[in-house]
Amino acid sequence: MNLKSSALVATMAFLGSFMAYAQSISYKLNGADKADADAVELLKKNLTISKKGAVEIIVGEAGDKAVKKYLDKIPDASEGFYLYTSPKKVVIAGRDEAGTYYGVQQFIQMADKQAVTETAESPAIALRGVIEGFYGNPWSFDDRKSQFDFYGANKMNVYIYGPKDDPYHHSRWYEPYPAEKAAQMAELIKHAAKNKVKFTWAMHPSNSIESADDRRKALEKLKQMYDLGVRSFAIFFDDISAKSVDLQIDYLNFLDREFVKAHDDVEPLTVCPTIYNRAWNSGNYLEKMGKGLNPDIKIMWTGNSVCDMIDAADCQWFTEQTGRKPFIWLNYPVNDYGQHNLLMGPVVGNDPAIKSMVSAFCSNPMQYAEASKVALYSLADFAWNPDEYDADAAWERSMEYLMPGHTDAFRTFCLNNVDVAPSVHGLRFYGETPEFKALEGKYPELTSPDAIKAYREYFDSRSATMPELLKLADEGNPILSEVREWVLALGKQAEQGAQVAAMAEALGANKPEAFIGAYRKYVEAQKDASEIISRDFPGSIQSVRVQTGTLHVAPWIKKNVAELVDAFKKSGAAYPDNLFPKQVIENGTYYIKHNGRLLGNPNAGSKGGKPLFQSEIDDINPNRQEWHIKLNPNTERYEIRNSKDERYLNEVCSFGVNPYSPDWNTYIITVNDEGKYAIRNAGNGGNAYWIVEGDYLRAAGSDDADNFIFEIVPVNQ
Ligand code: LTM
Repeated sequence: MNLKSSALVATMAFLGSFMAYAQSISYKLNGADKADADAVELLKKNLTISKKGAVEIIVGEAGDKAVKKYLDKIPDASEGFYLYTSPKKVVIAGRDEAGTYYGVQQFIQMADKQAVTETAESPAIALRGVIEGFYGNPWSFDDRKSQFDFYGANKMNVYIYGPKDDPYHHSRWYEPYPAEKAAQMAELIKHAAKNKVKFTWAMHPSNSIESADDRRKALEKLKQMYDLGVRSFAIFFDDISAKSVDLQIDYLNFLDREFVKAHDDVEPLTVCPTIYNRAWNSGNYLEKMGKGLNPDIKIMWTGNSVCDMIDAADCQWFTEQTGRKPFIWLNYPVNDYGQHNLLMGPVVGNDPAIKSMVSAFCSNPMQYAEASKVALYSLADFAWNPDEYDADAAWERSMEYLMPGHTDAFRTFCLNNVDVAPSVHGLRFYGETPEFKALEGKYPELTSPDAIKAYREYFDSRSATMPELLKLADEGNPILSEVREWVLALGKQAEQGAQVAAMAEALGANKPEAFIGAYRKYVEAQKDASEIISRDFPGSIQSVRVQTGTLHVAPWIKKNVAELVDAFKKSGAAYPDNLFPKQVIENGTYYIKHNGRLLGNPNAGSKGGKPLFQSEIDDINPNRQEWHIKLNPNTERYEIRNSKDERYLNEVCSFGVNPYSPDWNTYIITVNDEGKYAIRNAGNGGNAYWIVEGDYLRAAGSDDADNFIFEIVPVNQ
């Protein structure tokens, strides 16, 4: 029997909002003496229980007398449960203890406990949860306790301890935890168990795995953790240059034999290999791991690349290599590679078909434990029932669950923190600020009064959510106090946006004083924003300059400020000399000269080809020797286009055929004391200086002293 859970899921809402209502109904328990003790405790904690309660709750797991009548309704799968609710009777019957516990969790989270509903559920993926595996400030003791409560409530059953910056996990893995930390660890392990979460402790010995001494130390450390209560272990070999796969295999099988199998109460071992994603695969590393490791050792896998969502083809490929299903280490919502941004958007891109193709599905989150719960809520939903997963609906429910009573303001906050900005992994997340994106579609130019009004209203309404969010942060709301700096940044960005609209209005109305005033306020807000730092305390492992709205809003602001300032300068209005930052070259049209010769574009309008230096002045088409040089406000580097055909120079100093891309086609221009210029590639285009060989440009210079070889002269001088 497998009744659908959607009716129930749809009625789930945050615990607090229905507690008062729930308290007004009294319940009596039947079966509590035999049922899972944690489940019973949860019922007692959240409901009014008395012998004369008006509603009977029959609770227990398969085999218990109380639920015998419902045995054939309980799913025949571990952690499954049957849940029936009605105004007079509730049945919560688990296949096992965890099943009963999850049934109780689901019941106590129901907004309308009197509704007549019936469901039978079990998880699609057996192992679901979290790897605390990021770089940065490890989570605190309280963070972790709160996480375990959250996992229990959302039916996640795995937690792997492996924060890269805990020395006792990584750099000094062999040292025992000091007494205070050890005591905390023991308490955490118990707290995890109460929430039906398997606590796995991971050790990262890097390449110290060969000598007898290394191995003795490893066994000693595992024993310390065992004595603290750990019954599940992992070994990580990620982010190292591995000496040899054979050595890793030998070490893992050694620990498996000498420690894991030597205890009858320790779970099978898990390993994170050095080659943990397909993009890095070369040679036969994975094949060897698959063949060489004891068959029950699980191997972790991040997918096609380091940060990737997972599809069926990834899993199949992995299984062909290793002969086992991947233990998914999902690098989302981790943000240690793009720490300035939070990842708070809907979780899209994991293929439901992977449900039977993985041994586990676990997420690596952010150093911000509470804020990570937005993504974890959706991931828990996906892992429990991928076929019914709806990214937007799950995300919307998480707003309600995590921020009851403040969902609109929180939604605004989250929607401004979806993207991760350019990073080493080249990933972007595209759902950010959808309303702003739509506004940009409607008003691509900030010129008409309607456009100015619409943008101003947008930014004003964003500013209006700030007091609510800040108040929550200051009152200690777990998420917003943790990411308070991003709330401030959002406010400062809204101020900048509103001033950009004011600048456009002033320019259109020919009011230089108003333009200068708005520009000054913009600069102030921008400066304030650039000084906002998160985790700025002594000893912080990762202090972070925060960024928000990086996909649409921030680039829009920069682009429009640059264009407005440019237009203002050209308007002939007077302004103080130090008002605008000095550019090496003001945006404009220039000749580019080398040893008296002019750079020209004789084949203007053709495809590809190269410009060349010419001794003669082009008096047929003078603008073939004229170049628009302009600072790109987002890369803060210059682009160079020919004035005749608007073709741009690319990083190999030719007229490419690819479209212009700021990441590839903007350059650093510097000037020396003699007024000579150097031009240098940047961004994705490498860092070579431009030199001249014969008549042509080439990007090949490496020494900056030799590369101030160009004169850049304004055309109308
Ligand atoms: O992903 C793995 C297996 N290892 C590390 C993580 O510790 C880190 O958090 C992520 C994201 O930066 N990338 C890694 O390489």
